[in-house]
Amino acid sequence: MYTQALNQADTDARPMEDAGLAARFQERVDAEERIEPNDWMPAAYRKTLTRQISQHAHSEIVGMLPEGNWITRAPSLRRKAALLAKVQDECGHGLYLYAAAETLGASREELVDQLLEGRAKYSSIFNYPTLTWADIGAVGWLVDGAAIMNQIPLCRCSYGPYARAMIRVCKEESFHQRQGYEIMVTLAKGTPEQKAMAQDALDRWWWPCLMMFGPPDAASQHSDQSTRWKIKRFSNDELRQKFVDATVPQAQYLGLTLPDPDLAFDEEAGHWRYGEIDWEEFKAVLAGNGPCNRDRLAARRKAHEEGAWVREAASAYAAKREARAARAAA
Ligand code: BYC
Repeated sequence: MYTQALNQADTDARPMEDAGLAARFQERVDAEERIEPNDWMPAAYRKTLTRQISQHAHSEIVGMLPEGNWITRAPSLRRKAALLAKVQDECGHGLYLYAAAETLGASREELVDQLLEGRAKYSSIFNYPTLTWADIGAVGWLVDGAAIMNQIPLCRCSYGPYARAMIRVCKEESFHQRQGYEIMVTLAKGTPEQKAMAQDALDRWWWPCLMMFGPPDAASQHSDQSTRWKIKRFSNDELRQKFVDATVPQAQYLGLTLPDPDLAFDEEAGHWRYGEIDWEEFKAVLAGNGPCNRDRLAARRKAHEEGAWVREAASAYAAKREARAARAAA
């Protein structure tokens, strides 16, 4: 509503870019200089960042739904307060990220429309249901753990506004990961029923979490270019491996079993080797056929419709303030 003027025509339709400018841009990136909104940048760099940042923003916003589902049923006041704060944090992350995307010339309205019309991706992980309270532990521990692994390198991304937004996001995700792990510790050390609930949640979330890192390197269409532009610092498979290596000892401490019969420590390489990921399931979720895709979009559309009056009131208030300021200046 505030930023329609920001929307740009498809940047691919621009005339050929100056080779000198492109070379200078790459030199700056190679020298670890930050690219800022008013700096010259290749159209394709702008486009890929807008794609990634907006998908990331949508993920934060849709990511509120599986956890929001448990706010009313959290088992104590302390758990409820922590979960409420976590879900609010995710909303804040979405807002910083939409703001970062706006610095590239994309309006928030257009980005939100893309999500609501099913034209934009968001993380596959949020299309799985949170069936029990243990899922809130597993999501915090594993989903936020995976998010941190992926997002810490993004604090060094070449695009300034995205890199700076990630610093605060990572700090908050770190708190989220700890609150999730603490829930898992409580359940795993609790009654046999609680431990079984924690194991069941781990069984269901483990493989979808490994898919969060994206397709295997050989199938990752954007990785090479994003690495040259220093948007990506590690490949999808490298980050996935770091996550597995960090998480296996945490599962061992809990006394829970990761649902992978092929999981084994490779002494020579110093890594935990894991079994085959079901990439067909990943593709099905991305194609809109995961367990909750339809519910998630329906919930977002309903929230958007029901929030129309807030947007109208905010616009009316902004217009009133502007008119008042203009009168005062006259
Ligand atoms: N789900 O060439 P690739 C969070 C898409 S928020 C869906 O490797 P790229 C949290 C990819 O977009 C979690 N789509 O792509 C929030 C591309 O499709 P398009 C979100 C996926 O960009 C609340 C195609 O597959 N985190 O953690 O080089 C509570 C080919 O992939 C997925 C971010 O967004 C997926 N899992 O690398 C708790 C972080 N994976 O665009 C936690 C920022 C891949 O060509 N994003 N695709 O249609 C990134 O770091 C990168 O975009 C990715 C993918 C590593 C995800």
